[in-house]
Amino acid sequence: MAHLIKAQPFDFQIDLSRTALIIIDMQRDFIEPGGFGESLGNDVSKLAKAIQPCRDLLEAARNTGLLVIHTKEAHAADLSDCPPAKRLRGDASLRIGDPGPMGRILIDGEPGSEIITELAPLPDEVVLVKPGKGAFYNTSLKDILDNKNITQLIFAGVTTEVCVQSTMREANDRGYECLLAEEATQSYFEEFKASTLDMIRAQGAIVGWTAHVTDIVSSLQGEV
Ligand code: TIU
Repeated sequence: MAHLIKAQPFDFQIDLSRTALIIIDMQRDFIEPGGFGESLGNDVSKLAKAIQPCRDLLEAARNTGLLVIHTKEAHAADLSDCPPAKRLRGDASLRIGDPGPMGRILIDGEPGSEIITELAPLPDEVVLVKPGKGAFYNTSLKDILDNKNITQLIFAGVTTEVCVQSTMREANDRGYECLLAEEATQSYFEEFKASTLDMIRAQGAIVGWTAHVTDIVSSLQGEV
């Protein structure tokens, strides 16, 4: 059934039977102290604002029966999927694979790689481990979406200009219509978040649409 969601740069016509919610990398390594995000010099408390809006979206998506996909940026324990160029970049205090207070940094299966408890996946939801910033790179995401006839994607998660934007651009090039939930995404840099939203919806939705979480939730609930 088609619904209209109030969005920018113009309303988003959503077909709930062909829509998935993708929550990007709401994992301890980015949101809690002692993980990858902090090791890069970031103030991780800035991401907390996205948690409740993500919960609201997740609850609405579950009630509506949407396909829900949670992603995690994480690498294999032997680092075989982590290019040295990624591991050695910059002057991080802890590098990918180093032991930290939440286990080895950005390694799948370590406590830091877990999705935060507020957004814990249900057993029937997809948890996609991705080695890159974009969720299509070296993952089965396209197959998962194709097998469910998904053509529209609602995005939430962190960080707006890195993994969320990379994934939206990958999805847009693959023919998906992408809607970013504004309050449910966050960056360590407020100005980067604002610019990313502008870039996405510029030029007649060149990458996709943005909408407020309240407008998405009311549309999912059939209130508009
Ligand atoms: N550093 C930063 O802003 N983000 C990442 O490294 N990964 C994700 O955005 N998930």
